[in-house]
Amino acid sequence: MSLDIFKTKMSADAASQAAIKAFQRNYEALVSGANLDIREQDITPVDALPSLADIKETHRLAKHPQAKEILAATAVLKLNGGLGTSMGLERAKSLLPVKHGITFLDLIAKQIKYLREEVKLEVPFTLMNSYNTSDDTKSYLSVKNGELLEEPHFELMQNKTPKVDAATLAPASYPANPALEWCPPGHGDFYPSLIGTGMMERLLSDGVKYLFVSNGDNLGADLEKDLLCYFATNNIPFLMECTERVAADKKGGHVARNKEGHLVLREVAQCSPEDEMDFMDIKRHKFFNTNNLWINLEALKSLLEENDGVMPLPPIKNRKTVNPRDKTSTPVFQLETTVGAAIQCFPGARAVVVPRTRFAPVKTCSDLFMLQSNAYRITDDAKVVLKSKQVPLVKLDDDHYKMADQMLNLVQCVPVLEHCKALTVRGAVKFLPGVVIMGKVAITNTQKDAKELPPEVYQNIDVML
Ligand code: UPG
Repeated sequence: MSLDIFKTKMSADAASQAAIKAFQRNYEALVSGANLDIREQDITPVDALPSLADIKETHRLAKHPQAKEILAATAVLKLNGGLGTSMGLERAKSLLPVKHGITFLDLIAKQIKYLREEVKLEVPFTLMNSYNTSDDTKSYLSVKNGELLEEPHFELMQNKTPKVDAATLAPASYPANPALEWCPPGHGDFYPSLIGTGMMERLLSDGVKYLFVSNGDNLGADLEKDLLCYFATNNIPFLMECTERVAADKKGGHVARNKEGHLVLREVAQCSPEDEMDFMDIKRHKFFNTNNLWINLEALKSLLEENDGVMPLPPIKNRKTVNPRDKTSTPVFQLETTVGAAIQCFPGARAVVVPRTRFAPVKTCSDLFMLQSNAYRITDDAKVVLKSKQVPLVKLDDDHYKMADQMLNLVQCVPVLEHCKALTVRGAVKFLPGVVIMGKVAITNTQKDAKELPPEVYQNIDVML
């Protein structure tokens, strides 16, 4: 039976029992033939959530008698296992420059140092890396932040999972490059990695109970102390920070309620084609998952004990080719899970709505372009926060700006976007210093060769080059 072949393949590769069990769960769902999507008919929208503003009124950590104990039981983890393949990257996305050559990783390191000085505690810090990101990340950090590498909890190493041949459901085979028979199993692999590496037990025995997890590409996600107070003092097992969804929020997931009234997360990859309109309707599904998550490790441990050591996460089936660069190579399924989907597993899980300052995601080159502009600023504590009143809706032409190197080539200097509502670029347009975009602007170059946009102020205008 194929499952045994997978298990043998994973064991031969020294996979942990936790990784094998997680794969088994996903694989069994795949072969069952069940529809793995979360259908619109099975969920109802969430209309309101408690807000961080209200929570800050009632849960001031600074005023809480147990503030020190709560902080001393808290750790921070950044997800850093993804490559940013949608931006054409073959290195960790966190190595991209955010502003003036400063990378995501530089800012993440600065944030944790700032936090430690502020609370006068050595808050444990962990990066979850995958085999794709570990070496580059460590060698980059070793230059300016080498001391972080020496820390006991510094790295949580993700698992590898076998790709599944889409036709036979057997392990995919690719003798030309056997490394391509494997892939990282998504950030839901956080759970089996935490168990399989023994890190959950180590953190618990070091007195850590509250873990704050966020995306490496979200520099708005600092440790919000009052939210920590709310999470800890209400003994919440799992808490998700959501933000009011804007038109730019496409790649990711929204919260909803299932038929039992429990909170669930629906990712775009779990949406059937028939439900796409509803998924994209930001007035209907208005709360977007920031992936800023608070996890009570004791509650996690109990949940795992009840479930034979496996998080009952909904599997996602990703269709790819075994060699992602060769579209004629064997079609495969990559089985993945997401860390936020655990909201449906914890009785008593909650979600809160947080301001946009806590969410500055980079999924596309348009996002990076925005972040590099003056619509965002870097704060003294190394957070990147929105400076404008609204998130500018930037749409760069995928034919010329999809890959990070293409974008960095054409954009010598990101325009001033502080008062920009929407910018659409069609064709290859070169941006030099001195361009200011205000209101809604579209720029089109119909020629094959890239054209420079003259350095001027453009306000509510369609420009043809
Ligand atoms: N990552 C890993 N390991 C993996 C895959 C990804 O560590 O195997 C990391 C990645 O480096 C990044 C983070 O996880 O820091 C998020 O991954 P990414 O692909 O950028 O985000 P999505 O998976 O598309 O979306 C997540 C949530 C979604 C939420 C969105 C907010 O699943 O619900 O809306 O983040 O940006």
